[in-house]
Amino acid sequence: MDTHGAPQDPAGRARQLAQEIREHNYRYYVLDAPVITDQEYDALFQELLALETRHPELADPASPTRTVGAPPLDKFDTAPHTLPMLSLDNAFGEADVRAFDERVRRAARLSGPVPYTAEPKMDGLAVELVYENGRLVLALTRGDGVTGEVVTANARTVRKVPQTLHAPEGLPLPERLEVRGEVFMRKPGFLKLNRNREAMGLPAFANPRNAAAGSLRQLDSSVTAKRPLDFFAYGIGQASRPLPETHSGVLGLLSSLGLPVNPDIRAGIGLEDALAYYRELHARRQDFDYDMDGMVLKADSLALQETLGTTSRSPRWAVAVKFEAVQAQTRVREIEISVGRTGALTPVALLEPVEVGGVTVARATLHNADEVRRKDVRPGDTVLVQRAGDVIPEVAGVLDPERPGRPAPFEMPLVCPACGSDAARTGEEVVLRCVNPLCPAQVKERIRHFASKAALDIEGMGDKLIAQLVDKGLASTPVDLFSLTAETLAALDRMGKKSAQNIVDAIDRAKETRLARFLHALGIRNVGEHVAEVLADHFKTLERTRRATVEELTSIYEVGEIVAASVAEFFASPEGGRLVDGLLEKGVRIREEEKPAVSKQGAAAGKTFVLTGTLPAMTREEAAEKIKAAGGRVAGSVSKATHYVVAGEKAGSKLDKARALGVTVMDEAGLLKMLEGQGE
Ligand code: JCF
Repeated sequence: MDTHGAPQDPAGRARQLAQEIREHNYRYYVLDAPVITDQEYDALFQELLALETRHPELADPASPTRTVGAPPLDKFDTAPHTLPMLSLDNAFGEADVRAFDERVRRAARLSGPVPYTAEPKMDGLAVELVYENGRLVLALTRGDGVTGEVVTANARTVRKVPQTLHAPEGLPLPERLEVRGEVFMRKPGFLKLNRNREAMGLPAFANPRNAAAGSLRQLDSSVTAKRPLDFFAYGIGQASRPLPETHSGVLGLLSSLGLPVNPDIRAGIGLEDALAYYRELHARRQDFDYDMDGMVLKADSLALQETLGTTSRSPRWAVAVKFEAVQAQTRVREIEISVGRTGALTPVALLEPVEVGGVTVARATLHNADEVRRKDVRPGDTVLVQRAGDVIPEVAGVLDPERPGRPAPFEMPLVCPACGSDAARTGEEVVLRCVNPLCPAQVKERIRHFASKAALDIEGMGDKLIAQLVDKGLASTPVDLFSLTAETLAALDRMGKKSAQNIVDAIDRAKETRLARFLHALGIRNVGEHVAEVLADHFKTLERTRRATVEELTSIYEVGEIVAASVAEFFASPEGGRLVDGLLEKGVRIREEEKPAVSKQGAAAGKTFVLTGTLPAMTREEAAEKIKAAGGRVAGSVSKATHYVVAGEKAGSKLDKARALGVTVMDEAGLLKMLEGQGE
């Protein structure tokens, strides 16, 4: 597979990467037979992430960077996870861990240390075990994070997976407890298994992880039973009883319920101890009888975890610190200052292009003035560049700080390089910002963001066109785009009549949009695509979003104080008001939400439905929409986790299975009655 190929346009490269990653996901998660190493996979993944970050217009909601794993294999029954089973963001090396800690402390508004829990990162496969009144009723693989494969019978054969929970003295067992953990294989058992397979002429497993995954995902559980599988619990999904206040408390609770918890977890330690533990694990990894591919670091406080929330892919309160950092050596040509849409001045090292883990790197962010000072990077320096788990490549350190003739330490400019206005710090922020809201560099970035794929998605509105529009005084806010005519555009460089008309048409098409896209397009600080979706889901209309108070905003699950303040501030500001009103005056219209939001109080809240057969008055899709609007979930196949099966004409095996499992069966009329709140 060509990952080092000739330079390509970013869109083409992103498509190619996405396709390759999907293929590798399939091989890894579904077939348990990867063809590249984890490091090679990480390099592809990070390259795509970096591309999407640099070119937000490429961001595709179906990108493998937005999802976890691969869809479940259809030979297994599937069932939904009550709460999404997320994966972890990667950090490569200590600098990334410190950056993670910074983000956590900033979000927590803590200047003091944050207690963390550090644990070896098991290299196995994630599973969820559902216990009802202490009995194991369901085991699911992670699947794509939303829907998992039902592997209950197989999980029951793993000796370390308790069939029943142990009741701690004086405490009733929780009605429902979803335990999450890793099924893995220890090295001695793995070697013995492979020796036996080879003796029988069967192909050996490439590594313990594949052996564990291949063993748990067996259609015949008697095969699983013969495999030396092991299990460690590391967290919980949904639980029916109040929880301890910390993650380490949760681990203690799991342990007291009889679930195996890794004894090598360090709980409630500070960042420095966690980093020391990381070095220790790295050095001693061969002394462990299981494979680990790094260390998992989690903010210990569950309240803090809640404040930090998650992205669609991973929690913001945890990070996987991987062992291998991909690094390369190169030279800094110069340090450039880029201006973002909020005026933030970011120093960027322009590098002699170098390959880092299969990706050519020519720029590396230096983040901010503090970071430049800490690393003391200067033009002409020879530096070590590493691919961070976070987003973009970064400078890890300077290799020749003593060289003669080295220029003076780099200083951030006191004025904006684009417009010459003052650059200033506000409050406790470390970033310098250009104070001029009309700064052409800021204006360009705001328009670029507004028109980008994840925002209003104006086709053909590229960087060069935006630069011309701003420089020629044709646009100073996104509102101005809607006054452009084909004649004005046709007069620009490299613009024919036809393409001018195409752009006017594209702008016109963008006028009809969804609330989430509209909110994202506004460029409110701290409101990315995901938060915009959360806000749209909650408020439903622009008017309600505009009027929301900080209290109402913070009451939304996943919206913390920082985001709430940004949103309220934006709508209260004259510029924010002008932008929104201006867009509405130009005819921008917000369409009804495509997907009805999930209601937590609806008649079907918390219930899982399976639809089968032909319904008399509506399609299955319509029925599914109604169920989701009432807070329910729709799964593809029947299992013990199914609450109701809605059966129409010619219902087949799903109906048989529902009867066999004793799942309640209803017809369309019964469903409608229930959704109206008159049913069960
Ligand atoms: O050991 C692991 N592979 C592991 C994976 C450990 C954890 O504590 C995890 C994880 C994936 C997600 N925690 C989360 C939240």
